[in-house]
Amino acid sequence: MTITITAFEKSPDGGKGLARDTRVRWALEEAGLAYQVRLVSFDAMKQAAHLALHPFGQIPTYQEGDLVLFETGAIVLHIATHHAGLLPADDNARARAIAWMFAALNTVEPPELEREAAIFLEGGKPWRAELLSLIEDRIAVRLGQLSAHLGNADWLDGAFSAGDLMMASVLLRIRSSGLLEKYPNLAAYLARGEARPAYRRAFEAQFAVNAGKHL
Ligand code: GTB
Repeated sequence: MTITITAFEKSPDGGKGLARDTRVRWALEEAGLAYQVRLVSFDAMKQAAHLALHPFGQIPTYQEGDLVLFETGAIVLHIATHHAGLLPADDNARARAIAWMFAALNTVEPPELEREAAIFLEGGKPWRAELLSLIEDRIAVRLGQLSAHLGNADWLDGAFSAGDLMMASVLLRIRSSGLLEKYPNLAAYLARGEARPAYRRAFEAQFAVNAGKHL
């Protein structure tokens, strides 16, 4: 069955791979699945045709036969559940890998999003610097805890899993902040994720669409 995802026609990051279609592309590549990409503009995302696929008018979406999915957590979990390579066979290990997916999305990513909102939406406000500092402290707490858990291990819980895919995707988003630099094991973890051939293919595919198309 053909898999079709949606992605930005023109990603605001100009091809750095930070838009959320990259994590879905990565999961598809890890699973060895061919997929098609339908590019959508910001305007098209808010039109009825796209809203029928994604109630919040965002990318990415995932279509496979009759199935239409939105939310990268749900999409990556669907791919990981139906194909080998992203979740362990053992029930408990599988549950823990899924817990790491949720941890990435619900515990580590939210303060990163708050930081981006403070940077992009609070420009010129007198409280911006103080707000940013408070948010960055909260991010540092999470990074410190994650770093302590990872220790010298390659991945969060045994072999590479969808939990690592999601965590690395979320860490990528704050690499440019410099906040990761205090945690060499997290920086190395991220580099290991990026070095995976499946990630490279995913990155190159989105780069081919977006290179140089900064908004
Ligand atoms: N929780 C949803 C999920 O995980 O799927 C969030 C989806 C989402 O935020 N999608 C964004 C979107 O469609 C694109 S990824 N935004 C358009 C809109 O809401 O109107 C967020 C994103 C965008 C750009 C960059 N960048 O340029 O660096 C990074 C991340």
